[in-house]
Amino acid sequence: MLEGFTLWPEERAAFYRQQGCWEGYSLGEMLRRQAVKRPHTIAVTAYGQSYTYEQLLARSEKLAAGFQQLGIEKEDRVVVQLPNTMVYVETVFALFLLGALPVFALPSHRYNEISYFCQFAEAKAYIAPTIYQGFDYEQLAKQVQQVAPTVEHIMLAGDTDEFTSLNTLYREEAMQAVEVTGSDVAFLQLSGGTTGLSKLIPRTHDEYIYTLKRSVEICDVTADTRFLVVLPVAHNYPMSSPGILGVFYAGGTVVMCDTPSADEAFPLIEQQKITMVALVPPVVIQWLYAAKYRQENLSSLEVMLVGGAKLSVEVAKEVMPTFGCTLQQVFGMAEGLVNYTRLDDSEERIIYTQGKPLSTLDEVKVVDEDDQEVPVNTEGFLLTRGPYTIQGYYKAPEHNQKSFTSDGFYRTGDLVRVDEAGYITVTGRDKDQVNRGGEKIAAEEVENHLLAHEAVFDVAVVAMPDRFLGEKICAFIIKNKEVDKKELLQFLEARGLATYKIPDRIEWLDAFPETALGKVSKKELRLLIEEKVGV
Ligand code: OOB
Repeated sequence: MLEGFTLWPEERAAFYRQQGCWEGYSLGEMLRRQAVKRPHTIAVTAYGQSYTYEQLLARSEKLAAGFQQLGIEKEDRVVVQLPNTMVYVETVFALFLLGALPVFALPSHRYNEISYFCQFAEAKAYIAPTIYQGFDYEQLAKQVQQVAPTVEHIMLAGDTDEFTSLNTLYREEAMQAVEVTGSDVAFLQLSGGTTGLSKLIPRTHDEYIYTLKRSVEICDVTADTRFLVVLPVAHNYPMSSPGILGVFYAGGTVVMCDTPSADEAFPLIEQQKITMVALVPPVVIQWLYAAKYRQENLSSLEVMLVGGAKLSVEVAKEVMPTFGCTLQQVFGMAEGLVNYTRLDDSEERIIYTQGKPLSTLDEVKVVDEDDQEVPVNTEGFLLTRGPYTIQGYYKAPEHNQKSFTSDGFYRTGDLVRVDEAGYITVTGRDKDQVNRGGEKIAAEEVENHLLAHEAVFDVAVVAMPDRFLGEKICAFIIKNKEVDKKELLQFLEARGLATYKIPDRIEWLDAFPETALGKVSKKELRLLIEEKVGV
């Protein structure tokens, strides 16, 4: 078993197996089964190119054979940073077939993140585009190579003189079979992060396939589903809730699009007769606006999933009348627990709650400061444990002490209320994080980068309300010499911080408000900026 992975206690693992949650097969095997069951159904369409299940499997196996020739083996970590393209799907399935572990980086990550993932995961390979959205990943790869000695192979999707082009790796000769079982770790997902560096989340084939199975049932994904993916597919949500993997599990068709912009997505919905989409709240706001002036026929849409950040009631109310489809709220986390409103729930529940857990075996507790359970309908901290919620972050024993209770409940850091029927309403957050339209940013990470600037004496990063994104990043700074905002922002960019983590606003202060215990009061800072922006 992968070193640095926290196992489930024996009896709970046996229980989940006995309950039929964990079935023992891998994601690679899932694709193999579909290729036999429905060889000629289109699995993926991306930018004019389509593959059936049989073709997708064949392409993934050829690529797996190429990876194998390079020496990529079971349990090797491979940082994958690809946009929503066909090659993304082939790459991750090739790695699943080998039992190698993709580390799911986002295209928006830069030197700061990629070098850390490669180093921390001791990655053997790094896979990226050559150039994408004006950014030169080949250049980034050169920088990463300098600091990550374990990275033996850099493979790029496109032509490259310096590194290996993915195109050259598809082999005609068969890959050698690798035994991958359900209890093996399938990949490392990224946590939203609450500390300086984001944690890696090991998920096994068994438990991930279980979330696919339940998500497919709850979201009514079938072989007739045509799912449009517009969010970066490396995120847990568009990957598995029900996401592209859920659609593959059900034998439906995925249509890839690498932007959520209505200008691209609406024509695709019309042409491809899309039945299902998964969005974050700011995209819903954009689409509601676009629907007023765009002419496309969107009547094929049956379900619009919305999650990743809190959907406001006002926006939720507009979805069904505007798009004529069912709204399905989803509140999940890469660490595990996923909640959905059900398609046949009352409109009231769909609009006001974030749903209930996908499994009756999910254990949900709402507790106070002393870990004591609070009565129903009372706000508290959400703790959870169940058949697909991790038991620990990858190689992070100290952090795990804080993030999990002694009996294995994950401390989500979310503040919630749960009603008599088990439906959850997210009321707030007790983690030092900004949720910028679904992208999570650890305040401490941004603070550490700012502190590295000589003019910054002290800094506190907090969420500031934003009508569109829900939250944006505000950095309060005490400076010890003259510096302007532009210089600080350029400094962060030069350090290779992903753009979405760069503060939207900088505020200067002479001193920070303090709590009774003499710590910086982020609560007061949040109030201060709330008053200023007046949202
Ligand atoms: C999803 O996963 P992550 O890991 O990027 O972020 C998890 C956190 C949750 O702990 C919560 O703070 C927030 O994102 N969140 C929501 C929410 N969905 C996620 N807060 C309020 N309302 C919602 N509907 O974001 C994720 C993973 C799987 C499915 C859906 C979302």
